[in-house]
Amino acid sequence: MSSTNNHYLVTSALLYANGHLHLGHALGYIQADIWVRTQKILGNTCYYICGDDAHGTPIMLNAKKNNQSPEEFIKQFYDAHIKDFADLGVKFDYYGTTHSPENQKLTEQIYTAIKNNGHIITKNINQAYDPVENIFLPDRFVKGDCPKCNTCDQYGDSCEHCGATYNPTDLKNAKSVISGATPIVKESEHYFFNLPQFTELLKTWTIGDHLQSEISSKLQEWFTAGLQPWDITRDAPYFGFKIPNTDNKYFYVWLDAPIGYMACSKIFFDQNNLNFDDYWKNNNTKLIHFIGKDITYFHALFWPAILEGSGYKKPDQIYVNGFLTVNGKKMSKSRGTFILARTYLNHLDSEYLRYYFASKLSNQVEDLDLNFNDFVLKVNSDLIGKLINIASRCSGFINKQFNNTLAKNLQINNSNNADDNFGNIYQDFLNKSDTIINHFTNINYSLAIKEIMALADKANQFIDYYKPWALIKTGDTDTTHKVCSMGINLYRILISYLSPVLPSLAIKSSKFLKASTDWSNLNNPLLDHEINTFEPLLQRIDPLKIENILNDSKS
Ligand code: 2FM
Ligand code: ZN
Repeated sequence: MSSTNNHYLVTSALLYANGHLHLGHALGYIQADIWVRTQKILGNTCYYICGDDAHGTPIMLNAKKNNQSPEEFIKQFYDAHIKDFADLGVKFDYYGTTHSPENQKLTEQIYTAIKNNGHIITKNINQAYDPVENIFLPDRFVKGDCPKCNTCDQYGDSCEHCGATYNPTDLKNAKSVISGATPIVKESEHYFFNLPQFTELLKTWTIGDHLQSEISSKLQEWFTAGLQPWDITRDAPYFGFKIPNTDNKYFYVWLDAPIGYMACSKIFFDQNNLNFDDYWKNNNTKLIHFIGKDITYFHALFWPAILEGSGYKKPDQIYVNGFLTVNGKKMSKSRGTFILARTYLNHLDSEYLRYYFASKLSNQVEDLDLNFNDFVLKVNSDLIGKLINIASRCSGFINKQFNNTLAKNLQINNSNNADDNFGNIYQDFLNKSDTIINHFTNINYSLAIKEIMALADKANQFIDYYKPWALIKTGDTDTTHKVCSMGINLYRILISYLSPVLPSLAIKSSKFLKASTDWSNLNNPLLDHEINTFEPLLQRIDPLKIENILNDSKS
């Protein structure tokens, strides 16, 4: 494995400070975390930055409902998110929030830059307004009858029955979701980011190498429809940043949210004496965003245009992941499949979930199904039945017969290299390193896992071939020692390869082996080396735990 030194700044979509992390969220963060861990192991400089997305009307109203200030409200979720991420093994270099002075300053700077560069237009617009609560109503806060098919109780933006899209002011019998009052129509002046000015630039950028091909194709539909100016204003009351030189206008949450990527990185860079512009203005470093498919429009159109319009570099890569389904269906509260990360973690270790996701993730924008039967079978068979089995089969002999010490050399004298597959097994395992690294780097984790599990099968075949349990009875302690020592060394390679996916198992294994499991140390097998007594490193999943997770998710 050759070491490289690329510089990456990686982000995952900022989580709303309005609810807890669920398994659908976990998928995207785990995907990015595995990538970042891979880069760090390879010796690249890679910073993983994220934070809470703390602004907007829903957060303001939910805080009010809870009799809390928005600041108190978002703090609770921030604390819970930090804990959930830690227990999922998702390791950020910095986790912040968009509600920070740094973000306010950057948002104002970027706004001023796009304004001075002629990218802001103003328009008076009519919006639904709640005359009781004195608040402009976002589309989803107005409900009424569809103007097209008359289906009642439809949101202000689209009809779930006939699919029509419209403005909230078009709904019949409209009611404010907040007070139940009939909304009135009120005019106010809004600022728009002039996105159409960036059409040509975005057309070129979106067919460059920055997006998965299915995303590029999807975006062409937006160009065909024509880009529209983007409203970046919200009227008071609003929880967010005030627009300078206005009395009652705030930046729309979706403007300051991606700027939050910059602000969180700025705090991290300042704390670590690193240069912000090296990552936001310099093309020698790579800026990579991991997002879910529902927010592609914001990241692949608005965001590059905002960055371009304010003098920053555009993202180098945006990786879009699909949604998570559970047992083949959309996550659902009534089926008990809307599972919070904490509910899962109350019953099971995150390593199982990380492994399962990795075994199914590719770089396509496909939905991923968490099928619990498959989950239990795959984890128990691969991780316990194949992987841990190698260590447990071999360590007993090393611990009991050989004073916890591995053999001085691994050359098996009576091996007939011509008719067994195992003459060069250690080197064969090492030779797979580049293929596996490439799969991880290209986000084809499922292919990496396949390669690694094929090696695990081979390690087990090797042990089965020599049968140390029978060998020891023949008195051939030398071969028994070498076979088991080789088994332990192969286990070490496998754990190294899996370490981006299973960081906590890698740490436990490293303690068991009394040796590093870094990729860069694999060239030299452990010889005449003392290991610890084996203790089960991972338990089988008891299917009862799944029932408990589903039951807890129903309540
Ligand atoms: O869709 C969401 O969950 C948003 N909170 C994502 C924001 S990503 C970035 F732009 F901040
Ligand atoms: Zn309708």
